[in-house]
Amino acid sequence: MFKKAFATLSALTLIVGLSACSNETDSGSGTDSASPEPSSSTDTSAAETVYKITSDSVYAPFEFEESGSYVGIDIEILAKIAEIEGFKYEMTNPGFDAAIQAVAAGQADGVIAGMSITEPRKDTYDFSDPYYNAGITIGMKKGSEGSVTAYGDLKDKKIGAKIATTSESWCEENKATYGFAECVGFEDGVPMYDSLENGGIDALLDDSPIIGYAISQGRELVMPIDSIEAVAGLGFAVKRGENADLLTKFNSGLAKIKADGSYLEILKKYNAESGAVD
Ligand code: ASN
Repeated sequence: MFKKAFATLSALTLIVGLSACSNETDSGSGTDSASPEPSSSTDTSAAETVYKITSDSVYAPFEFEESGSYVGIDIEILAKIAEIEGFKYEMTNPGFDAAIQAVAAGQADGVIAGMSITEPRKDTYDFSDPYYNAGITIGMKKGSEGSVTAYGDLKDKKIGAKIATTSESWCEENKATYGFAECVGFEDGVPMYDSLENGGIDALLDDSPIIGYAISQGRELVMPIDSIEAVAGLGFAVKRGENADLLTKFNSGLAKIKADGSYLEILKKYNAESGAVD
């Protein structure tokens, strides 16, 4: 159903998509695949490493498919950094849980997936400097929100959240407090938003820029609760203790794209400057 919303994308956004594609080509990356099987980085020659990077599957405006290619903030930031720092990578988009697990298992070198930098995750991952600030909120089908304005109004409701995300942890931690009937886990964003649409769940938890972007693309959603939870920086991550060189390159490139203005340009293309970090 996300794809349906994306069909309404403006011409401007389509141009953004095209420029993101060319960036990827420039950096020697962009082997997108819907069902990837990441493996560890390989030396294609004596001198050249091609890093395996994983990402979420549908997480607009950070990563989403358009005309057969992945576009979005994460895609463009990584492409630009790789270009500046002179490294090559291949990206796969297996979904958030699979993406972070591949890195934890050493099957991929790094993950960029709108991943919140949290204390528990630091046991498993080393994070870059934050490249965005985001937190979670409730999304409901437009017209179904009734008088919901606070979490307590969702008593006995089924709340969807993507597996292994901060939304899922927050739902489980607060289920008893607010009396949610159930936190329903989804592998992927598409079935979660579809389930909201067809009444399988009453509400969903997701990062607010994601719900906001879906609304801006014409999706029939509302964010009835005026508060954002679990606000955190989003970071690129590698397995703890591994790939320190890749992390250093990411941080170095991030500082450069912040300084030369291209970081803000990328956010502006997706109307996402509100979460910019200094
Ligand atoms: N922000 C979410 C998390 O870190 C990531 C996502 O849903 N792609 O758990």
